[in-house]
Amino acid sequence: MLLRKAASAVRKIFGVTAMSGVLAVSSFTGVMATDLSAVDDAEIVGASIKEETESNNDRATANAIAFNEAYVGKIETATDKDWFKVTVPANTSGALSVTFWHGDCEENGNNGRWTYTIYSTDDQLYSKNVLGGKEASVTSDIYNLPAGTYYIEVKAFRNLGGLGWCSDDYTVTANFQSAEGTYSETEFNDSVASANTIELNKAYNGRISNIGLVKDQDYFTFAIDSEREVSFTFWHDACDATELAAWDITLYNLSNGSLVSKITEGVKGGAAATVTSNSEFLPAGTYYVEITAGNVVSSRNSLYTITVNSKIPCILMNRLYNPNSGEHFWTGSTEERDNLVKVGWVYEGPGWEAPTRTGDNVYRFYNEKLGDHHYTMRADEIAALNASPDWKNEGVAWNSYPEGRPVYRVYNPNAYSQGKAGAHHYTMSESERDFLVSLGWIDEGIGWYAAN
Ligand SMILES: [Ca+2]
Ligand SMILES: [Ca+2]
Ligand SMILES: [Ca+2]
Repeated sequence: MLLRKAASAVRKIFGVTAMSGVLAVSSFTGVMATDLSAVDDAEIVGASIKEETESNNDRATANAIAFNEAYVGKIETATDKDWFKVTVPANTSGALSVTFWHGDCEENGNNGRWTYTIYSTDDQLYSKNVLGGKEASVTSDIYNLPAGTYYIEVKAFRNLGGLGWCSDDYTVTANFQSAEGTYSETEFNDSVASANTIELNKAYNGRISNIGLVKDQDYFTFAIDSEREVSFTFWHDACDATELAAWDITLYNLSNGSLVSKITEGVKGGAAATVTSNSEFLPAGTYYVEITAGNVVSSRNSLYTITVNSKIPCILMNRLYNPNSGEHFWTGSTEERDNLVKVGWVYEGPGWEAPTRTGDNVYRFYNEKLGDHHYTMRADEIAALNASPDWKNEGVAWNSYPEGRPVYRVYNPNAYSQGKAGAHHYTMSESERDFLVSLGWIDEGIGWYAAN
């Protein structure tokens, strides 16, 4: 027999607005099924309210329960134990927590309490809570767990005064959100050896979850195959006013153990926040990020994301236009850009990112008669322009990144005959290239490659 108040509480907590099951009324006849106030002793049989099945007194006889559904149980005697189990399927991971609701024990003058504990198959203890007193609902920490079977044990709390238990109904709900389609940590990643391998430039969800008596630590590792400019961005959700949360986020070089950069983020009652480390030029190698709660004993289970930002060391090329001559010009120098704007050039925004510490040389030539610049990395063109008395080699303008993204080159065959400079134009935009080609420009393929 299950009490009405458990059913109504389940509906209150989990938003079930109407009973989809059947009320089998044992003590009353002629009572409207929806008039729960009159059904103090009704047996509830229905799809929306699940019940434990005795005997479930040990791990071997645990009731298999579905995720995200409330199961009603009851500790019948001082030694009754109720075991439940949930299974995260193979090749799946996700965030698991357990919500425990109980009725008002004090109402019946009972000071008994429950203990509910979450374990894994291998007896790893995740969480242990003691509850009693007035009606309450408590949710455990959230754990980002791999596939496997997890157990929930509910029993009377044994205190020094002996055994006291509350025979009111309780409900257990295993909340689970699959990590599929998201980037997320998977426990246990508590050491360098067990670190989660992460992709660069992706935000991974994580939480510092106090796993049993062990303080959670999260490790993430990544490799770079050539020199990169690397930083990390850490975001965390808001924290309650009373709760202290802190994170130490440290990036290490795995090969020599050296610390690359570290941020300590600590808040009490803080809003969500984002912090980003300084950028460092790192050589090819393997690295890892360690996230801990630092020296804070009690750290909140707030969601965080960690992103390792990585790019080829580069400089942003500024694109300028001279409305008098019709020439485009590109420079990595913001000072040169600003000086040109002062004398009448128009700044048209970023052009592309050129690698600064690697890559193939792109040369700049100038033709004084035509008042035009030309940029090329093609060996035959460089040789021809070097041999021409009209063109002056002004040296390396920027670099091309061989595995980078293409910068397209188009040619205006009518420019010089119309008295204009800017016979060649360079753009990463396919639509700009195609538009110019539709106006009569010639598609000359790829001029060079951008870094990122
Ligand atoms: Ca039992
Ligand atoms: Ca964690
Ligand atoms: Ca961990």
